Amino acid sequence: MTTFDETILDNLEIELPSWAFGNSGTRFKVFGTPGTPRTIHEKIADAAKVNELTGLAPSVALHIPWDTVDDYRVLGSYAADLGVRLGTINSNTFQDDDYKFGSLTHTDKTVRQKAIDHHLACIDVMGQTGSRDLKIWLADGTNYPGQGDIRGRQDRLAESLATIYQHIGDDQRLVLEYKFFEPATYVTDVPDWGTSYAHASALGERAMVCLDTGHHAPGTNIEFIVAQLLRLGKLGSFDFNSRFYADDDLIVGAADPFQLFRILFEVVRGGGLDTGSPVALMLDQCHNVEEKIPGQIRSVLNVQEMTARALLVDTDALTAAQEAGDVLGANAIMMDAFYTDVRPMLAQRRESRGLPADPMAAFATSGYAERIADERVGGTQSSWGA
Ligand code: LRH
Ligand code: MN
Ligand code: MN
Repeated sequence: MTTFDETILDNLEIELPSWAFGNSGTRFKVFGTPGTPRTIHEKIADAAKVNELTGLAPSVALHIPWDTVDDYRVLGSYAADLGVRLGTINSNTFQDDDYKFGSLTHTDKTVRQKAIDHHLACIDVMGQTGSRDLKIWLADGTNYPGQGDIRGRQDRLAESLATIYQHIGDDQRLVLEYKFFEPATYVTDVPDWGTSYAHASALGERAMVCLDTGHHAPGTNIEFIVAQLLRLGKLGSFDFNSRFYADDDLIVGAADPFQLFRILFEVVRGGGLDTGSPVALMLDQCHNVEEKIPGQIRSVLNVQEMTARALLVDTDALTAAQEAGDVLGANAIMMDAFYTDVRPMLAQRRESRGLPADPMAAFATSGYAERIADERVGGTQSSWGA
């Protein structure tokens, strides 16, 4: 077997979303689980457990206002004591009545200003947490032809983003996430990578694109987008998850492991995992019916496994086959790497680094799930959106 690029695997870091530890569901029912966190502190503790057992997840993303606290510096030290740090700050302009017809794109200047101010407050939080990234995903859009002026909405969006960007510090970044539908059903104001790229480019160097793997039309060649954004130097981050139908937010690599492999191959090919690369890897998932902490453990392991497989591609042989017009030979090189079971090798690597060979089994026997179920009684379990 070809050997791993140890540096890339050693440096692999996948940020966990605080909201993955809360209860979530469909619009039909949210099922509760014993031990579900009631506070951001408990979510961070669960995330720290994932990191402790995998060594892969040293940071936790916050969503504001879901994870609002009085003092973010104190929260940062609490996280540090548990061995993790606070990461990306996600803004939220999708749960307020004022934003019914848009936030940064709204025709009413007062509403736009309110949305801008929310982002400035998020930047303030970043100053306290030491976070690098402000991630913006907008629910802005329209449902019916004629409901809004498509062009005017883009102009207002550009203006609002420019105002926010002025406040982004030298060591900070604005990452703009796109999604082709939902909740808007006709026009989404940031529907695709091209729109996100156009706005990020207009803003400047510290504005980048966030690619959420669940935010594309079925059949979209996501690895092409990855290759193109890396080529353009604008791939800022990933929100990893997987989907069968829509924005399902399932465990990354669960629905289509081969797609995850192809994406990670392009990330590696484009230098996205090299030391100093601007590409941040994050999960953006919900666990509706499965256990949440093991769900997050499984997810980071899936990313690690597919990264290892992507690193196994014999790129010299691949280039030779491509240049010789050897279609099937080239394809076989990709498939050989994809079909290689890297799990025993990764288990060995973990053990040699003082981690459990099997983090899923280690969690199951750790007693942590039982302990939090006993301890976390009273109060309100947190749920997606709170
Ligand atoms: C939107 C999205 C975005 C939000 C998160 C909760 O679908 O992917 O990243 O912040 O879900
Ligand atoms: Mn997302
Ligand atoms: Mn999403």
